[in-house]
Amino acid sequence: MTLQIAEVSTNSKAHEPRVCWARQIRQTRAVAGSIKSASSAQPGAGWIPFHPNPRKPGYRLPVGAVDAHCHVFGPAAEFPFAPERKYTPCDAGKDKLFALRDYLGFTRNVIVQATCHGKDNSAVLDALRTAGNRARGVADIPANISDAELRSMDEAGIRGVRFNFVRRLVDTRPQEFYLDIVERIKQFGWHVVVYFEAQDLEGLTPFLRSLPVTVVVDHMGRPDVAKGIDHPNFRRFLTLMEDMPNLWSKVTCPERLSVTGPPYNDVVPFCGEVISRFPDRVLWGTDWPHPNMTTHAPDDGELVDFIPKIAVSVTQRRKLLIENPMRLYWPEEGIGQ
Ligand code: 0GY
Repeated sequence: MTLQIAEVSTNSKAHEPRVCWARQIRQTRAVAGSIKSASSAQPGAGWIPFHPNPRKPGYRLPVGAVDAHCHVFGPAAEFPFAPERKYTPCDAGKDKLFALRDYLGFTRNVIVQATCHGKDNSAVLDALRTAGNRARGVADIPANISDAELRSMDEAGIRGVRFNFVRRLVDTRPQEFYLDIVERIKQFGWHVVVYFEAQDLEGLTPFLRSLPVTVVVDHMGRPDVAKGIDHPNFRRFLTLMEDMPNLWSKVTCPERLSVTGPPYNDVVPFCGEVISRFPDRVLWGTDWPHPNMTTHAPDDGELVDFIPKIAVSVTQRRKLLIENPMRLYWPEEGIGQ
């Protein structure tokens, strides 16, 4: 396969090294080839790898923009996938993530533990330690984790835990399991990220209302876009946002929610509604490397170009991309307070 080589520089920090996204991918592929025998993990059948050559976005991200939802997968030879995982992805390590960050023009990342790594957060912690102040993380932890381990995670940059209720991804647990974890993380001021599908919100609502910390919902609770923004499931989500001042939403994953496909215009009204009503409680992220896509590998440059369609004013975009993620993940910097 021929990859286009484009010498690009980050548009967020002119003094940082120039990064060639495509070249990094080629180099990583060569390395991956040489260590193939050491890695037992082959992507699952039909696995769609991330886009090898995303376009340069037309929308220029503001300096300080945060990609607040992305993952790292492996590399499996170094960070093996969990035995209990429901899917086996391709390798997508920290070097590629940081190259993409610079190529698209983001300043920072929030790296979310993916279910394929189970409760072993080593790959995320390693990425956080490499990125220093340019990344924060969200972990998946058991309730019996030691205080020392929690403290070490906090020092590395973990600021939240993720509760995943999507049945194709995890075996869910009784509510006490999650409440015990919340008891453990409260002392660190961490928040909870929840991932569920629209039809499960009604059942989860009492649990969500009981949480005494900030709660961030992945991908707007995965509305069924074909049903339109007036469907009771999406209205239920908006009502809960209205009722719970501690509830935030990621306005992410048009590529997952869209029925019509790129450029994902059918998802615009959903994100637009959430942003216009709750501008101080929304986050945006690429979701790179896009686990479990069934139709196509989204072009991350095209995803960035989606942002001005959903956050239509400079003020909305500043809150979405800088002030909100900074308040949640880097409160010590005082931005957006
Ligand atoms: C996402 C979505 C998915 C997977 C995971 O942790 C994960 O495995 O988050 C999905 O398959 O919908 O947010 O990245």
